[in-house]
Amino acid sequence: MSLTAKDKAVVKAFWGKIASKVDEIGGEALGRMLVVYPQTKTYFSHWSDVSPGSAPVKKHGKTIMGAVTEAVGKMDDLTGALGSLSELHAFKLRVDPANFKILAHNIIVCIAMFFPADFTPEVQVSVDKFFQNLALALSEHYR
Ligand code: HNI
Repeated sequence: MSLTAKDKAVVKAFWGKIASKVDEIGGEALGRMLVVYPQTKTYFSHWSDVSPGSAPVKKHGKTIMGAVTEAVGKMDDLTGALGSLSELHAFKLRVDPANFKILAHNIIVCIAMFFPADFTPEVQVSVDKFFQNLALALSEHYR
């Protein structure tokens, strides 16, 4: 479902509110994905430690949310903005695209945990749609 002007405005404003915790949310969400969906650990077998709160998980959580924050600034063309990242995940990392929704789910859970008052149902509608479109854009280069 495409993002309306209202969705984009809501996501942008909300992202501004959570900016101070975005990196921490990324680490927490990645850590949870690896515990709750243990099959995702296979993609990170080269890491020294995949447990929640470990240095690699925290570091990569920051990396992921850096890309998500960049996508928030390019909501008019998510497919274009995430094209190279899609190629990387499809051809080099061979990540099953079903996992994009799984990580998105964990990010949303953590956003709600860290910002319960701000994460109103209205905000959730737009944030959820944003992550659906993000996952779709990342799946673009999978044939
Ligand atoms: Ni993903 C590397 C962003 C979902 C497995 N991932 C990256 C990088 C970014 C990134 C940015 C660094 C690229 C580079 O080095 O230039 N990943 C994202 C985003 C999402 C996502 C924005 C979705 C919200 N990645 C996933 C999922 C998996 C995944 C769901 C597997 C379950 N990503 C990886 C792996 C790497 C990776 C593996 C390489 C990590 C490393 O350090 O080797």
